[in-house]
Amino acid sequence: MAQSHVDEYLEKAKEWILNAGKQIKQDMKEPYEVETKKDATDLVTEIDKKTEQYFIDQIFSVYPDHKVLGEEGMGDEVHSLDGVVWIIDPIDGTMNFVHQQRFFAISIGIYIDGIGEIGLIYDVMDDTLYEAVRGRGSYKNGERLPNIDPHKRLDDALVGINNFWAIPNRRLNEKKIHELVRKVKGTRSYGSAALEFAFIAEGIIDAYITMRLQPWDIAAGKILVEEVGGITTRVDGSELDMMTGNTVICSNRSIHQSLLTFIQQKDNG
Ligand code: 2AM
Ligand code: CA
Ligand code: CA
Ligand code: CA
Repeated sequence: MAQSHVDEYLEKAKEWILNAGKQIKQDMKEPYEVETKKDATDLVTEIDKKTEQYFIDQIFSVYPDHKVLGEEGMGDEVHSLDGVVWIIDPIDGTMNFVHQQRFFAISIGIYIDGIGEIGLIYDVMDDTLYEAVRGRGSYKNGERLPNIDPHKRLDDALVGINNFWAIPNRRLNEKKIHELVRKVKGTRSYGSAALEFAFIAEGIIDAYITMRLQPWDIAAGKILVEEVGGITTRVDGSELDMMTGNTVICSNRSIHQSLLTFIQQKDNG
């Protein structure tokens, strides 16, 4: 992929993500509709949909041959990652958006023939833009982020974990989760997967583990973390698939290995 194309996509994506953030800030001052999706904890607002539609309109007006995979399904039915695919979460952390009016982000990953080239995560209320281009490092508000500490160990780690600790799942039983919580230095739960990735890239948390994320939750974050020396896989160590749901472990390589080993071990007792 010619560098000039990447630069151009990056410029456009930045312009649109900042515009979208501005619009969200304005729209959220007025009453807006909130609906539930799968269950009462799974929210979507008219602002999520409007924002996704904004990106789709912008992208197709300039790049009619690109594809858009968005959480609210207003883009294409994407069946392959061939060509240029924009993977977009218009509001990541909708529960935070509705209940806290902060701690939500817009996430855009641009994949070209299946390879993550550009990742943008915009913390709207904090007005903080995280950006990464494959091979060129990660940046926070224009400042290069240093590589994350490769020697940090699991017992010294702040680990982002979500509500899977209370929800039965096949991979981690309750005992195992208790064991993990005792093993690490501390746990955090921010309510926005995109921000958890951004915080790992920034080095303010050290790992993130969760049992169900969709491509738009991880597309940008994976690139941001890779560009500072981290790694993101499924909890069995396999590659993430940007076409489907994934379990996720993200951290430096040493903690990643510890978490894989920990998950594979039978629980102690
Ligand atoms: P969302 O706000 O875009 O839906 C909350 O812990 C994080 O998990 C958020 O990033 C949220 O994204 C995501 N999330 C919430 N409910 C989810 C669900 N049912 N399936 C997948 N991801 C979900
Ligand atoms: Ca959602
Ligand atoms: Ca999301
Ligand atoms: Ca969302």
